[in-house]
Amino acid sequence: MSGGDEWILIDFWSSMFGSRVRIALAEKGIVYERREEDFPKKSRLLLEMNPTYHKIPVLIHNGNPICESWNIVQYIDEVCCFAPFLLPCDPYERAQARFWAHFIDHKLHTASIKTMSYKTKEELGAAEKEMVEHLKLLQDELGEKAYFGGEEVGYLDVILGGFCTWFSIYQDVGSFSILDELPKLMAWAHRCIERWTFSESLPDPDRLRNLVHNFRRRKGIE
Ligand code: GS8
Repeated sequence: MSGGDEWILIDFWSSMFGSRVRIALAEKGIVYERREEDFPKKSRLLLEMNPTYHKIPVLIHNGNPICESWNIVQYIDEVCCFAPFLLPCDPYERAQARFWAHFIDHKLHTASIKTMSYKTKEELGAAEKEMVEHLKLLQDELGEKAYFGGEEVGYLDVILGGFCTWFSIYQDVGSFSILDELPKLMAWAHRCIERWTFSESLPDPDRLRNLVHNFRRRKGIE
């Protein structure tokens, strides 16, 4: 990487996946241009740069598009081969970090969608139970560490960090108190949000709350 590199991020403000990339770029101190999508419309740039999925985020580095947030964050860490290093050096620890990132995208994200789109009390109860179970596993993985990366922010902090603002939304839309059930994980989230790299990368909570309520109203479930 050189000082003259060009970084463009195709993004959408509320996205937990986009937030990850913003956090990683901020942690590495990379200046980039942000191109905001106007969903449900999709820009020609997005369609061209992510012809497979047509989804944000896409990071364009010197004209080369990189897709999928988990992949983009790894790319940023590899190209910007200077501190803070996000992925651990140790191959086993790297494998573990990638394992939990996969868990977050496949298990936690699915439960999160269910929590946002429930129709009945029963559906909400089941979704919340699932969500808390998944988050408890992540809390166990965090253990007594300040961050998943240890003393410093690491890959998993960035990957789960995209969800930080969403935690308060789950409480608002649902009926449960994540805070009571997951004190260590919530303390971790607060620690992350205190960093400017996270706070400037995460969506505004009130704007996000409105988005979720509008989504539920549009779907006729609120
Ligand atoms: C998910 C990206 C995604 O869902 C990743 O980058 O990690 N696995 C991918 N992006 C959404 C916005 S966030 O909810 C998106 O682009 N949606 C537009 C669409 O599906 O039409």
